[in-house]
Amino acid sequence: MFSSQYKKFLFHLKPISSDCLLLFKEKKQILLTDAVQYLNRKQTTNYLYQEIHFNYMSNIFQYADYNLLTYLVIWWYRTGKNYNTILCEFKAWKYAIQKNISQNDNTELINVYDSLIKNHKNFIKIAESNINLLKNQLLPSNNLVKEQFLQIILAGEKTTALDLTEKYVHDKETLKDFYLTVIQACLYDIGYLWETQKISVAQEHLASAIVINIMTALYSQYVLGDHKKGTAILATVFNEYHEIGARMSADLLESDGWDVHYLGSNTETNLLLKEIDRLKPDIIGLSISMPYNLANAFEIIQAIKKRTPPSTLVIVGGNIFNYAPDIWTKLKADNLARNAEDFLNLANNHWCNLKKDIATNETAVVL
Ligand code: B12
Repeated sequence: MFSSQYKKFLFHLKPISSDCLLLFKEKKQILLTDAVQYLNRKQTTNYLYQEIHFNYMSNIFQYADYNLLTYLVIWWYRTGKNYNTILCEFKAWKYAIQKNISQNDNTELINVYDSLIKNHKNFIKIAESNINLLKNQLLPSNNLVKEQFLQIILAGEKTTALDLTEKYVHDKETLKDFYLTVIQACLYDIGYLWETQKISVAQEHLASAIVINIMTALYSQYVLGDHKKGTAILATVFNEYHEIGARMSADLLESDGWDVHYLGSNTETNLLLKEIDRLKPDIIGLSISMPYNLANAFEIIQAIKKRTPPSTLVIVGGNIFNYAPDIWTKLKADNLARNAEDFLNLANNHWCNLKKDIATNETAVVL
């Protein structure tokens, strides 16, 4: 959960109206050009970087989630960027909005940027306090295996990592435990260590590559088996490259007897929809970690809902819900799985309900 002490800075902001959001989106190109020009007069900037800023902000405006904005802004300040550059960016966007959207229509947007500019020093203070923003992702833990595994994967020691895994995992229960309390916990720590520049991007990549190899090694031993339950499709949405969480959820479901079709990361929406038409799954699981993929996820969920019966559940999960826990309702998903175990429980409850419905229908036919 996102720590409540950070909420005070932006919580007074009102949601951006749909008309104002539409203007912001329609004017994307000119806003971008003017923001980049403003920044280039003061310092150099990159067009792509400002496009990412636009994508973050338009998603936040769409879902009116200022917890998410607070989390993100503090995250921007901590990820090593020059503080003045961030302040300058806020001013550049304020300038571009004032230049291209009339005063009558721009007040809501300007209020947001004014608050960001006003709180600059507060954001620096929090960023420098070196507190982990997410209460449930604290370092260090008293789980010795996790601490060992973390050091091993950071050092890139593949064989030792596999040895430790083999010692720990010996059935489906220990697989679940290892996934959640060792692998997931280590990867969260790795995110924190990367964000606070204590490890390099290369170390983060190496560690996640080792984790994927280990999961592959565990798959044939503990995941593959008979399919006695329903069908599920899992994927990460288009443009979303964080796939380990979805894969973990897919593995636990499959190890529990579900027929699971895991489509991997950055899934093309058309491909996903075709698979849904072909397999008619009972559950569709979508993973979202990056805030700029929210609108994407919303559109995908709309498209899925149009072609599936109400009995098909769409369940979302992913890192973003750790700091924006209510946003799944705005995406119009049927439920949120906070982790792979939660997903397994939701799926099995759904399976029980489906079986009850079938039994009731069969009794009705006999009568
Ligand atoms: C490994 C990693 C990567 C790898 C991913 C490799 C891979 N093959 O998956 C790579 C290098 C690709 C990557 C890229 C990026 N990353 Co990254 N990454 C991470 C890291 C360290 C671990 C992710 C992970 O696997 N976690 C472990 C899993 C098990 O946890 P989880 O995803 O939360 O999943 C659990 C639940 O959420 C849930 N769940 C998840 N998905 C699903 C799906 C369903 C259907 C269900 C039911 C449940 C469910 O169940 C899971 C198991 O319990 C995180 C740190 C973190 N806190 O997670 C950063 C992190 C997510 N990344 C981050 C960033 C910024 C990026 C990049 C933008 C970096 C860059 N500048 O390029 C890009 C974005 C790429 C993109 N467009 O998606 C930030 C995001 C912050 C933010 N702004 O929101 C984080 C938080 C790091 C940080 N602390 O700053 N990253």
